[in-house]
Amino acid sequence: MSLTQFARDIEEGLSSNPKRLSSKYFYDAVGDKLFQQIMNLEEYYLTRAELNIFQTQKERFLELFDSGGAFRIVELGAGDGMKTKVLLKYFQGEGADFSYCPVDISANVLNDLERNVKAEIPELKIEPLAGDYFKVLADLKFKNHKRNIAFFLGSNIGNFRHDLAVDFLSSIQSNLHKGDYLLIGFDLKKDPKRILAAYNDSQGVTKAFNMNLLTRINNELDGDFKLENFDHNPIYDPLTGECRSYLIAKKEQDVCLNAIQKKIHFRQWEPIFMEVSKKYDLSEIEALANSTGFKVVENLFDDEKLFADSIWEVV
Ligand code: AVJ
Repeated sequence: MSLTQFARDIEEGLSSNPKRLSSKYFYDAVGDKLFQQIMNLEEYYLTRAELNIFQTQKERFLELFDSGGAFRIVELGAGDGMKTKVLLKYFQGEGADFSYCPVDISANVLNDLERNVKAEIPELKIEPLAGDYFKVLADLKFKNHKRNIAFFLGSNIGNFRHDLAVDFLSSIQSNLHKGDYLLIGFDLKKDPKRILAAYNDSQGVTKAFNMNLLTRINNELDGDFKLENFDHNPIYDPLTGECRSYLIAKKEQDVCLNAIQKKIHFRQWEPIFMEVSKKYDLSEIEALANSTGFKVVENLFDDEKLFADSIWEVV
């Protein structure tokens, strides 16, 4: 029997010391719903802040994007497109010459998005592309050339540790042309209490979001994790800007993953590292752009300066 990538990654992470799981596996059907709930939480300011940037600065976005000729917005990981629609509607109303290419690995997500965007903006030129980000960008690179503007929103870059962020952004850069843009969302360093509260909400939705990965492992790998034996423990380190989440074993125990015939031992109070959500300051954003073949064109902020949408140009 050949193991899935999921099985291999889970086995590898839980056999490591310290133990770790990848937050990219949070997003099964239940995880998607929980993340939707997180975005509506009072404590989770990120989504509202980025929406505020789009609502208050749509004119500026268009000035920056529309400087000569048609352009193509390529949204990496489009989701429900809720924030992007604000810009698309405005650009269309202004008669801008552009098209919209949402990219996602899930064709289902793209079908829903296309239906939903077309209902609101019937004249929009939309070309959904299912597949891996780099492959889609590489294909576009050799198509009829328009200026590409890649969108990577929502502080998704925060889930990468520094060296992986550099690799990821360098790969995006090498699949764009000189002069193309990248619009990238960064959550900014701020009062540590406010950051921690966003990942430790009072209703326990973020805890459920993390715990759901144990449930997913139980379901998909015939595991016997007992959720009541684990607690959710997020911490924020103001020095690195890393908010990190751990699930902590409350007692010594063994967990069996029957589908891969694996027994995992937990010491009492042993952590599993689940997720990093890195917060940036402006000097780090600039250094990251410069080290990956971009230059910062402009940073746009929400009214409270909680979040930045940074516009980068390929040099
Ligand atoms: C989707 C990666 C932006 O890190 O803030 C929300 C995921 N994790 N609450 C983030 C998340 C816990 C989120 N991103």
